Amino acid sequence: MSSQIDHLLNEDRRFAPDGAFAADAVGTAELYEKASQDRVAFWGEQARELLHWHTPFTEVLDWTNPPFATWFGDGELNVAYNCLDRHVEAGNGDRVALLWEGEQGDERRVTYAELTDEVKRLANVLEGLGIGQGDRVAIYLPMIPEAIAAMLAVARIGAIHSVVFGGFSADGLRSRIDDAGAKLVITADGGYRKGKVSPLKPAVDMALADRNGSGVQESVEHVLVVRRGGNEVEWNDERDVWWHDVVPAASANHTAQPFPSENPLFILYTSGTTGKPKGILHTSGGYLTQATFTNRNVHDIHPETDIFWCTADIGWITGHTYVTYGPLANGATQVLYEGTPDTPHPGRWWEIVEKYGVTILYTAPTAIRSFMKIGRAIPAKFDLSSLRLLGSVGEPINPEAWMWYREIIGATTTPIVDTWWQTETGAIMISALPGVTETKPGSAQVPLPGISVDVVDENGAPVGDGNGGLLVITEPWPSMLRGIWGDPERYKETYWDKFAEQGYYFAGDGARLDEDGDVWLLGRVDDVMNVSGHRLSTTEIESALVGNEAVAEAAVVGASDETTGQAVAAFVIIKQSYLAAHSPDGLAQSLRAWVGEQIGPIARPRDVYIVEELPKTRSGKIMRRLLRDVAEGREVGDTTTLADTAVMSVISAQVR
Ligand code: 6R9
Repeated sequence: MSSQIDHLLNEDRRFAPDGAFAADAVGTAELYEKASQDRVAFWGEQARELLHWHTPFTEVLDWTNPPFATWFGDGELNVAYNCLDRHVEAGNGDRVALLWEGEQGDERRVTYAELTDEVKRLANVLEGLGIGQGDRVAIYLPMIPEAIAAMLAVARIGAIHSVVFGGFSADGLRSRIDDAGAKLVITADGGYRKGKVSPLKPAVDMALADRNGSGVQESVEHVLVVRRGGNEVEWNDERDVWWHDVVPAASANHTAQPFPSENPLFILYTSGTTGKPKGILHTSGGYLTQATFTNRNVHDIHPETDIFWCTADIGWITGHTYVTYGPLANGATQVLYEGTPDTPHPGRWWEIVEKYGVTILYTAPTAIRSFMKIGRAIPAKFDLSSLRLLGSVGEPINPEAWMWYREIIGATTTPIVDTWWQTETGAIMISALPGVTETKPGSAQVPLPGISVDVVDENGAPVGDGNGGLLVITEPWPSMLRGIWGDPERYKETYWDKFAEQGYYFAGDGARLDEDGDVWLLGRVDDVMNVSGHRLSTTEIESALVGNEAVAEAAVVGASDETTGQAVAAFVIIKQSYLAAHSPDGLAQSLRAWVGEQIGPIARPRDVYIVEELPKTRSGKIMRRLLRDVAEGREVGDTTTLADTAVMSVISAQVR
């Protein structure tokens, strides 16, 4: 697999941390030093410094029964107390926690004192509805302050939340409710999306209707409903409760009880290689420690002055860790935006950055590339000078998008942190520290202090610098998943069996170490192609394609081929100006040649399909499986997890 990613590795632009930024940065080189002396003691120190423990722990890590870890096992804490009460008690109750912006332009500012008050009332309501420690509560809400309050109130009483992304259908909601056995669902009548009210309560009704004969015992006793969309909803008097009827009337006195460090905090479902979503289980003390630590040091949070904005929905792990838990545990002020980036106009995000003076923006490459597609004129209309740090998460960011992000959004001075992690890891694992690391466009670079990763071959042997293989995590970490809900066997099988001998966690990502030992993520290993015995990365070819000035976006899959095993099939979106001036055949021909020049003849796509859209999940990941179906001339498979289910028929028609 020697030279196939030379294109990426030939990336030789380097950006040293800005002196003024570094001088004031929270995360310093000392963290690496401390962690390398004693990794476990380092995490113990972070947990003590960053969190309030009702009962201090005496043991940091128990790893005597791998892969089942216990972090801070005999310690007790209350997660919500750490995110709320302690800031109020420290005299920061008037600090704004949430600068909320509705899609319609309505706004609410919620201080730490107000959010604490709301969460206490809600905690009393939940207890009144019979919810207690260990009970599961499904949360199916739009991006409104009540969503954050709901997560924290569940945490406050030691119960377990399962947030289901508002874009999931009734079916998706039902399977998650059933798997977790949720006793309560917290939802809204509807929320705003693309300028319209998108109903939520009707999906809950559908998910809970008609269980007779399904063999599934209904676990849900109540549905708590926030009024947001104002849309008509059906009402079941026995089961349904309006939030506004019970929460304001509830007592605002509620004492946060301590819970064990390993008390489960949440379940979050994520798709695996099989059809059935996995309920990833996270617990309290370790998760909150690493969420708080990474948000503080990677996002360089200065709680008194920063305005942080993580654009992820709370339905994803990024929203859990860097909207709810990290920023609030750090006492930061953050923007919470309900709507879509292009409603009512394509500059909506930049308008929000200007309006609130956002200083730190954390978003996904797919968003950056879609802004690239509409062009720099849109962000140029807004004052983005408040931004001092940019972050990227969710997929590999190609150097072109990285440079665009830095130049157009970050005024060519703003550092970028490319952060690698997963639902399973709970918090950031690999990333630059913005005040310390010299950054390289396209590389996530180095494991954080206290985190140990490696790149190994199929047998678990380290590949060494300059080589590619599989990314593994070699030591347990505080925010690691504790299991798959209800399925300990699947937990072992999926993540630990592959390198059982070494005791490594298998991340499922391909990676390469460059000559400096920096990590370059190459996409999921199921996205790695094998063409004539050469391993090719989808990411690398996509990066080369996007590096061509005619291309706005590209997705590459390995399609089966009689002679080469797999062949490269590329789906590209061409910029408007080029489409008008060139024939599709000419464009496809020149892109094939381009990739050949950039990477080598072996990577030259067999097929280049020019399309208008790419199929993406609601979290913005390209569904290559569906493109593979098209490239191999098959019937297109299950499209239910696509953000826009119509897109595949358009692509199939164009390709034909
Ligand atoms: C946080 C999140 C996890 C998968 C992961 C990897 C990809 C995430 C990345 C990245 C390259 C980065 N991924 N961050 N790849 N560079 N900075 O996205 O969690 O939805 O569980 O996805 O996303 O493939 O394995 P999740």
